[in-house]
Amino acid sequence: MSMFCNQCQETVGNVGCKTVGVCGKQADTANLQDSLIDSITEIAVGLKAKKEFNVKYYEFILLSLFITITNANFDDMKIQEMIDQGLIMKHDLGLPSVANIIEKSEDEDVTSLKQLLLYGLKGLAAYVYHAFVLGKKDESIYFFAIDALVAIKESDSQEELLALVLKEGEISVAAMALLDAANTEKYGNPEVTKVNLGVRNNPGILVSGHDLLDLEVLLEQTKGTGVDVYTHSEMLPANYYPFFKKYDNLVGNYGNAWHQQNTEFETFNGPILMTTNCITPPRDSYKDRIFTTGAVGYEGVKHISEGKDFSEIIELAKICDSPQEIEQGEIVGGFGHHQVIALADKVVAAVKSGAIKRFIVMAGCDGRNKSRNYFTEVAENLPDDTIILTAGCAKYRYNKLELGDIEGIPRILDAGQCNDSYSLAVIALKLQEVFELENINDLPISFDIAWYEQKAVTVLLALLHLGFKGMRIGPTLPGFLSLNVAKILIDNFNLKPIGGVEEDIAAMMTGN
Ligand code: SF4
Ligand code: SF3
Repeated sequence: MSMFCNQCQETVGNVGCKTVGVCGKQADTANLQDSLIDSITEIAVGLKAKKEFNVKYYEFILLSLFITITNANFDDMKIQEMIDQGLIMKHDLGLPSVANIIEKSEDEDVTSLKQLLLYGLKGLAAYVYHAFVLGKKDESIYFFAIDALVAIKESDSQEELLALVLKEGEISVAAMALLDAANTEKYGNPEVTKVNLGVRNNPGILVSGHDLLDLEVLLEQTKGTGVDVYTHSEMLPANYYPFFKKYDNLVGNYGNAWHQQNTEFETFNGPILMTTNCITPPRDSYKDRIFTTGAVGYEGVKHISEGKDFSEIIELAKICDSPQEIEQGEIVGGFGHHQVIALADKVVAAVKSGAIKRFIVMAGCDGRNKSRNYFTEVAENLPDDTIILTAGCAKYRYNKLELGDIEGIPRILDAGQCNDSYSLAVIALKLQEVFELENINDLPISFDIAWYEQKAVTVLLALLHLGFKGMRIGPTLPGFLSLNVAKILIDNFNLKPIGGVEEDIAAMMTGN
């Protein structure tokens, strides 16, 4: 059985996983995921002629894309179920039920553009799905997704595909704004918060992933049970929202980024709830106490589906040992756009006085690759008059360093999850307005982005759309970029791969 997947940064040789994924994805699963994507491209062809928004297809397309992102769903039965659902939809749309396998283009640039478009769309779908479960929809995203999927199936035109990739940047900004509105209208604006890293003696449940609604439901169900709840990885920013502070049993954050889950889930001792990516193949030591819900799934792991009745997890927590402490202390976060703009006078004064020389945006994903130490070393070696703006799980490479503050402003400002990179863009746009600059690139801001999975592709396209130039990305350029497509991004946006720590810091400090 063979497969081909090149959608994440850890793909074999920066070319493709061909027998099994570095992430643990088996060939059967990869091929089922490909079939599901083929199926939604066909459904999109059927929907293209229909000009009206249809929520059933909106949800199906979003979820199909979401469950195929890296480290989200390894459950063949679930993916097959989605393919079967797609068959019924195709029948309803009068489309042939036999799958029409997408002809792979002979042109490597066309293939590369299609992959860039698809992977950006997957990340976008994940964000839009989170907004959807919180009651927010956007018809323009639906129509864009249909156009993009049809082009992925049928187009051989580099111009058309490139135009769609750039348009995807614009739609990605709208998608992140939609999720920002969904989160903040429901949970309030993130505010400066000290998050506890230690543990208590009660039994606990660890919640990982990005889905705030799942956390809310779990907190409601654990009220008064004596069971504590801890966030993990991308769930850490939940602690910054006023809404979640009312739960006394939300104790703080346990552990680090996704790739350390094997050891951290072991020492946590209690049940773990994965609400989205990133799940890695569970070890036997905790396989019987890890649960999935929503878009995430893993064969052999109990999935809590509709209804979100978490009582089994709560009952299990009660008979498990309390978590083993792995660290102590606190970290500070909650610097979303609303909070930073509230501090704007202070920030602007510090820039004008020269106390803050530069902002370095170090958002994105973390991953296993040792070369990601680069991001820790950059954070450690940046001059004391720089502020790091971060979002996403990339922050775990440096968010526990003691970097101090500048006139009371912490040197690491964490806006939240990867989708909250939107906040960093809003902050930059606000600074551009305050300093009355015509060109956003005249701001003292540099970008040093870490990427791993497809949401980072979405964020990158959004930042390109907003006009940011000269961004660095690493630890490698995406393997799915052909030489020519990479050249387009380099020539038009001055996108660059990361280099050495010292040379990159020196270049960023001079605006290069
Ligand atoms: Fe390989 Fe990444 Fe695809 Fe997993 S998601 S199979 S590691 S390219
Ligand atoms: Fe992390 Fe998976 Fe991307 Fe949301 S949890 S940033 S990698």
